[in-house]
Amino acid sequence: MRIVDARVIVTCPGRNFVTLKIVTSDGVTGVGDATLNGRELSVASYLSEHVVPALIGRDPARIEDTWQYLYKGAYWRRGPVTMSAIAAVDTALWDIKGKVAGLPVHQLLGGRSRDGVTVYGHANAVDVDAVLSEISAYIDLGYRAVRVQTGIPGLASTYGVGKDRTFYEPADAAIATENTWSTEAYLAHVPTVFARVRDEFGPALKLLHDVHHRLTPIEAARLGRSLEPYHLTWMEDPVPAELQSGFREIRRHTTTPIAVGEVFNTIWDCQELITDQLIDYIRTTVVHAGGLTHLRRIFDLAALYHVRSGSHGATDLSPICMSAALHLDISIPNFGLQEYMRHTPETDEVFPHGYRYEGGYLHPSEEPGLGVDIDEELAARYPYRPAALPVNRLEDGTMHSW
Ligand code: GCO
Ligand code: MG
Repeated sequence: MRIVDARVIVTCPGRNFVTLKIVTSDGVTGVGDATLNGRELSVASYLSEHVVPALIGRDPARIEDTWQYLYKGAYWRRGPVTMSAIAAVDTALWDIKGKVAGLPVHQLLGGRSRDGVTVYGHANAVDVDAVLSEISAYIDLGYRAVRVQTGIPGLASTYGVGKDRTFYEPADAAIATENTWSTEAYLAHVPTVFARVRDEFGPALKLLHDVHHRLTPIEAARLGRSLEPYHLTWMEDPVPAELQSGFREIRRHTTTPIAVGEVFNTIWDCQELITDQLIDYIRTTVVHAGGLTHLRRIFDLAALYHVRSGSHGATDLSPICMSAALHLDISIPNFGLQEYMRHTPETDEVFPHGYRYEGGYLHPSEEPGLGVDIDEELAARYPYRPAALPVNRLEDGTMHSW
């Protein structure tokens, strides 16, 4: 069997997605997500200009060899564009392997290690009263874990609080919108939110909070310490993580667990964080970290150091990425939590999928392969629309991490 075709499909059913569909000489197809929010066309072009021509004629069964070919063969290593393109190929080849074997991908990865994949939902609101009712709504749906984000008094808008109550979408304008940030206002407000939330919902509910790379290590240490009475499951992306040793400073001061990794694209971005036990959850994803092959390598390393998985699962990761993530989540020994943000009905229609939510868990599809596809005709009805993520400035106008 050989690869005879590979199509790059860009579609915008409410938001942009890039998909690779590989076709074999036996007529078997496989799909992979290649979406990089705000930079979609760069991955689409990397795939169609540089990867697709090299795929034609290759044996689709050679997943590891193809991964190494694309990684080592580019000479220029790592980076989100390259690694998302590699991820798309890798994911599609696992899909094909499963279909050829007649098995769901989690069976190829060793089979189930648990009954379901625990997911966390997103309670976002401008103020604390409103966020309490959002949390109740998630509890009513069966969620055991909820991420909590609120507006910050004195700031017009902030990360994590969407305009739409059901569907959160930060990439909302062709040219990036600008937010304003105050670390002091934030650090003063967040502990008061979690005090109310714990008081209202008691000790059992798992609570998470995303800092979105906005603090310095010592500020993150202060936040972690101030949140200790409310025992969060994790404090996410407390600081930008290029400087891995910076996490030592946070660790020295707080027992609040740390999750990081949604912008990482290889094992080298988290090697020191993991082996020095500076984090508790690694949040790398299938689409941005080189596909199932590389993500499993990261999670295996993490398992040796008591670090559990917590894969990113925002709406800019397509249902193909979610399908693939669930096969890995259900099979690895060190699964922690899976993020789950619901897609819009238009997106769900373009990507028919077999995974399902029930009582706080997602269940991967039992169909052969990944159990997800793209409806190419429908996808063609939603042309690409430029959409950028916001940028962020301090009150004096200085650029800050968004
Ligand atoms: C999360 C994230 C996202 C990102 C988004 C960027 O934890 O879900 O921080 O919402 O901001 O994926 O494209
Ligand atoms: Mg995040």
